[in-house]
Amino acid sequence: MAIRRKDSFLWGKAPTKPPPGERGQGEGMKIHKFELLDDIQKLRLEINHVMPEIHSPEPKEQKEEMHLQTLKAFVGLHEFSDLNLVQALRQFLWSFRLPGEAQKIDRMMEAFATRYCNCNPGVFQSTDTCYILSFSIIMLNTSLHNPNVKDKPSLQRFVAMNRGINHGEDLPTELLTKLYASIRNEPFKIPEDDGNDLTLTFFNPDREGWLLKIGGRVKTWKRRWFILTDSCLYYFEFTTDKDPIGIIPLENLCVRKLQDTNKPYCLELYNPKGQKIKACKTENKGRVVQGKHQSYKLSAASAEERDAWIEAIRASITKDPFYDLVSLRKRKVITNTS
Ligand code: 4IP
Repeated sequence: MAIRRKDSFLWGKAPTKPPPGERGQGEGMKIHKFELLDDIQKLRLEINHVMPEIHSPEPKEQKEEMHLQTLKAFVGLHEFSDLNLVQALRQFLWSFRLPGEAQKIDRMMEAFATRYCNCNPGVFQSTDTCYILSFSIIMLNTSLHNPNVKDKPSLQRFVAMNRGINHGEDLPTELLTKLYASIRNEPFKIPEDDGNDLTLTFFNPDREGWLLKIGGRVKTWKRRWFILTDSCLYYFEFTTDKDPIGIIPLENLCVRKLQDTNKPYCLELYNPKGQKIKACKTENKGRVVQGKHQSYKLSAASAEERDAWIEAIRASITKDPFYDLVSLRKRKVITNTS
């Protein structure tokens, strides 16, 4: 009886017992038997349907594992032996359309790095090194070939960016020089079907221009040339200066408009937890010290400029999901060895 009720509920069917006296008892039994057989058949189908789930208590994990195996098999189809990292990346990035989600890109790049290291043992100390350098190369590609990026990194800066990533050691300069030249001479070609170009997906909207900045302790306003790139704000005395006076990493910071009685069109960079901002600056004598700002107050030349800075800084803080992925690994390979 319990089975019938369940079945009727499951299949949306009312019990159909013949009214007494309308049919003979034998006929009634027969109908009842057919109904029961029918119910049994339906239950059997239902059980067959749910059986796989009963036998695999974690179907989600299994599905994920299957996806990883598929990814591994796909990456395994690539032959990277004796290719340098740029050549391998060219081949790899051309072979599919990279998804937009950071987590998926992370997986693809992880699989790529593993495959590259398997094909070329001894080039890097670990997959992490290969992974970090791959991201660094993709960033370089963006900086060198995206017309929105005004501050083109030199070979020296590229080498400096990758210091210590081979488990505390530097990669050979000849290798980095070769990779840099390859990207400079020819950008990556990426299949696009919706204009969602990797070079634009990856990195921050950059901005540069003059702003006034007030000192941390001594409250003097100074005109400084600001460059927003790689989730950092750099400021210089002159546009042509190679070394910035100060660097403000934007991680964990917020930006807002500010009314100031002395200067118009102000914006403020602040730590929402109320802590002092972690930044560094170079003193007159060339010594690098920590910044002393509780918040950075800046003044733009117009309301439009102030708003454009706020927008660009916000986008830079929130839109770079790769920053965390890469810096996490960088920290890992550098601290593991030091
Ligand atoms: C300085 O004032 C400048 O405003 C500095 O800006 C500023 O450092 C100093 O802040 C402030 O004392 P004087 O030049 O009048 O001495 P800049 O380095 O751009 O020249 P920040 O940290 O803003 O760069 P404190 O906190 O170091 O005093």
